[in-house]
Amino acid sequence: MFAQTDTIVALSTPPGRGGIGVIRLSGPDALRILRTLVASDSFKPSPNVLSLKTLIDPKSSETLDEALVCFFKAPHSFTGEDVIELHCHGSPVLLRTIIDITLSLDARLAAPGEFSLRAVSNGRMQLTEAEAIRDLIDAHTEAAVHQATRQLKGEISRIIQPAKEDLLKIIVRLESSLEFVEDDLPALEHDKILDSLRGLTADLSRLARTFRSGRLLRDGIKVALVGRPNVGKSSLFNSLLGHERAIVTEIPGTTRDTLTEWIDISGVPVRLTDTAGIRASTDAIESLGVDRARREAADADLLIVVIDGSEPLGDGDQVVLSEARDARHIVALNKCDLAKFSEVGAQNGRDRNGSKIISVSAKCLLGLETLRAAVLEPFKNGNGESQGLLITNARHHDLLQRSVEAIGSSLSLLQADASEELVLVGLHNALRGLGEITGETTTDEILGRIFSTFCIGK
Ligand SMILES: Nc1nc2c(ncn2[C@@H]2O[C@H](COP(=O)(O)OP(=O)(O)O)[C@@H](O)[C@H]2O)c(=O)[nH]1
Ligand SMILES: [Mg+2]
Repeated sequence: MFAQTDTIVALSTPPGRGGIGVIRLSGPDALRILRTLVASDSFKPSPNVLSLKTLIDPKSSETLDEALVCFFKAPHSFTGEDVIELHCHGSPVLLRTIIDITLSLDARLAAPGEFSLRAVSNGRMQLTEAEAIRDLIDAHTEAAVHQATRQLKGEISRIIQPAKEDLLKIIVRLESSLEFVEDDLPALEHDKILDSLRGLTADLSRLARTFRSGRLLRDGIKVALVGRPNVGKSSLFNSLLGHERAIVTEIPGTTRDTLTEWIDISGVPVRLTDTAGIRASTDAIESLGVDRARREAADADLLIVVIDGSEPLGDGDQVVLSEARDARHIVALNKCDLAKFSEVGAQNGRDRNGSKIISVSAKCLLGLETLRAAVLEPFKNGNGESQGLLITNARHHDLLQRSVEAIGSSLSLLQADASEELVLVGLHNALRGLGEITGETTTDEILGRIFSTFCIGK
């Protein structure tokens, strides 16, 4: 397992200047390091109580800061080990100095997610809960925060735990009938087990299916605005964003770099990118911008092809439309506030590729609600669940699906009156899969990989 005999340290607040900056230490030397910092070997902090202390540089005896310090005594701490928090003033230079001093006192810098990893290893929380904290921190919308909070409260385990217990009961029953060969499974019990397995697959599949909506909440949708210069991409970007982020002018070729911002559409985080207008340009900087626009377009989940509806459809628009043909896209026919506006080439609101066309005015804020709804439409899954618990994590989804498949194969074997030994293989696999979701049966290698996606200090 990971070495836990050492004491780790990290800045737990974001880097940069602020009112306060919190340094966290966890491990057997945490209290000793605190005593050195407050220059008092006899300092006995009451657990969970903040005290105002002067922090001293042990080498020079100079005062470093006035800080609120707190001691959390093992095992009643976030990590389950002795934890110290130093609430210092939020100067990056000061915080760096204090961290360096703790390093000289034999702490070591924490790896990403190492505090959470220790919490899971020490049984302070389940893996799904640690993952929920990361998702909560990373959430881009209120709806995503809400889902992460539900997961943090242990809702996933509350669904999975009973499933695991049911599975275990069945496994025990089948193993015992294996042991006493003459004690063949009575027909009645055989049917009961079949029923339970059917129920289990239905419940777990239902949970797995929520991933289609859940992943949108967590990862969001990448949307890029593309089009020839001057059609109003930057104006539309600003209107969707609700403030003047991109420069808008009547001069074609104004936007040269890509600009990206997160917006919230009905709770779904959307990463919206404004790009340089696509055209052949002799200007070196603009050409680089056009390359970037194409790369951004290739990476997007959805393109909004912007067309100026107040002008006839030109070759420049055709180039963009044909480039977008094979990608998921919708068309925003912009400048519908102008008298010259006409719905060029639109048939029943669809273009030649069958993609939706929506008339908008970035300037007068017309049609934006319809446009927003059209952005989400291709990603909706019909039954529009947003109420219940959603699976938001690809790892959970994968394990759920594998468990469902494993139970399914055992179910078919049992129906075909195969030997208990064969039936048990799938059930054991399913049990292991479910245990991996909550962390009980997760290997160290996988744990390491999961926690490396956490931020430092978490
Ligand atoms: N009338 C009208 N003008 C618009 C609209 N959207 C953009 N424009 C104008 O079109 C010009 C180009 O806009 P801009 O957003 O820079 O286009 P981009 O090059 O595609 O990013 C500017 O003069 C805008 O004010 C609109 O909906 N209606
Ligand atoms: Mg622009």
